[in-house]
Amino acid sequence: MAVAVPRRMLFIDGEWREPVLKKRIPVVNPSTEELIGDIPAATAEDVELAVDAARRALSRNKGKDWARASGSVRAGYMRAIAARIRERKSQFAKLEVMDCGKPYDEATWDMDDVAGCFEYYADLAEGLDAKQKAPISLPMESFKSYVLKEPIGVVGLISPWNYPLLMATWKVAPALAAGCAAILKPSELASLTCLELADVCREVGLPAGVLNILTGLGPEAGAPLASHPHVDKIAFTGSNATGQKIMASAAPLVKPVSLELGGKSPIVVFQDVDLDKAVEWTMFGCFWTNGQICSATSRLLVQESIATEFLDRLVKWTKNIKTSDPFEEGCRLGPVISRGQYEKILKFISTAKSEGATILCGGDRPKHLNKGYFIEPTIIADIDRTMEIWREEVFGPVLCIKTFSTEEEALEMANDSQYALAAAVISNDLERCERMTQAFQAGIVWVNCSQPCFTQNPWGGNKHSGFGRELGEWGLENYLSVKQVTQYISNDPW
Ligand code: TXE
Repeated sequence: MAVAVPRRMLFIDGEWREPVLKKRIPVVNPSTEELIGDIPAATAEDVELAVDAARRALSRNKGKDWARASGSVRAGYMRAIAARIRERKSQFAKLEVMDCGKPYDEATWDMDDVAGCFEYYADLAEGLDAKQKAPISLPMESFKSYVLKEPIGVVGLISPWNYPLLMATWKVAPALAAGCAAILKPSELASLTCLELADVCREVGLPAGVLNILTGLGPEAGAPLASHPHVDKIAFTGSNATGQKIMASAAPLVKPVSLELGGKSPIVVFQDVDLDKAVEWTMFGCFWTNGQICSATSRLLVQESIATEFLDRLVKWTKNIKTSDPFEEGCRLGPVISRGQYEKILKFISTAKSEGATILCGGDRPKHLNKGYFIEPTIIADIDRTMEIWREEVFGPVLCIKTFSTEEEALEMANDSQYALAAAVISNDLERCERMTQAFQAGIVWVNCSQPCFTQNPWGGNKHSGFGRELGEWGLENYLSVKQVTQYISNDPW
């Protein structure tokens, strides 16, 4: 199933460019631990060139630049990008699997979502034209006011490795729709599909400098982008620690940032549920994408009265999750992204054990796989709320469980977290679901499900999970600046 890994350069000003310092980063397939290629490593020198190209894309051609092109012109390019990605879907999906280890099926669905996201924002780009100069009703007749929505300018987009192309697209598509020029810095751990996106942009003739793609290390390429005085906004998805650094570097420039950081989201299962359905959603909520989802519902709160029966089924089914090479038919769990993440996750598990937690299943490398960064789907019980495994984001296939007796107790435990990204409730009592929905501290609430994600809906969290919302019309607003225009229209002197 594997495909050839193209040897790419940086994509700056519509052209492939060798990085100024000519450095490259090795690419390792997490399923085989084999070296499969390398990617260019941008540094501050390349960031300079990309920022310059992006600024020129917004200022050339005396009024015919990207920012002032009509929304329907921008939409045309975005639909062409979507169409090319659909045509090359299988190549893109295979590269994604080889780069980040997610099951092949999941990677192909991601590519559909990528194309769908470009198409969705193409529609919104067209809609923007009609929304310009919307009048505002004023209490004085001698004035009239309206609002112009303008692109923020040059934006820096820093993305993670768990959904490499999709997370990048959640930023690139609304930024282009708004009329911004962008510099994308994907994660050094999975950049291959983002470099293919550059190839697609070249193929469809996207005007030079509108989207620049710089692969490279966080401190060498991401940091100079975040702190660049001519980058007008930064959108970031990644760890809390890096999010804080980005905020700090943006502060002296008063640069707007949007941050989508980690989570430790709860799923609350009440006694009145259909057990099989609840078990399925619980597994999906934590083990999808090899457990590497910011919104993973990795803290299970199950009502005491059904806990024994529920956990029996959950453990039995979890042991049956097919963990294998992600290209194998029926694979549901591949490796985690890197040796670093693999060791970090195993350390989380061993610390939990040493603190007295019980491993109900998993907890180690699967015996049948002796290569690759595979970790068995793991369920951990006998947890104290102060334990690291209960409080910190593991970002791997690890589910922690606690029981509760009352709704109030469940809610108190669910909200007792530094994070507030997502929360799920599973119950047949819809009034109870409504009460939980209102009381959950989270930017995303799932009722009788966990993880479904639609491009139309806002995505993001509160507290240490960050701020700002991606996707939907909220995602577009991230890249627009609002200009109010007020005109004196009376002939009388003021
Ligand atoms: O993240 P980083 P890592 C969480 C998850 C995971 C942990 C570490 O808990 O275990 O983060 O992952 C760029 N200035 N999430 O180390 O470093 C980096 O190159 C500017 C949650 O991979 O935050 C990459 O492009 N940029 C998450 C991006 O930041 C910098 C998804 C994310 O990498 C930088 C991924 C710097 N100083 C990890 N340092 C989610 N919210 O979905 C790094 N980067």
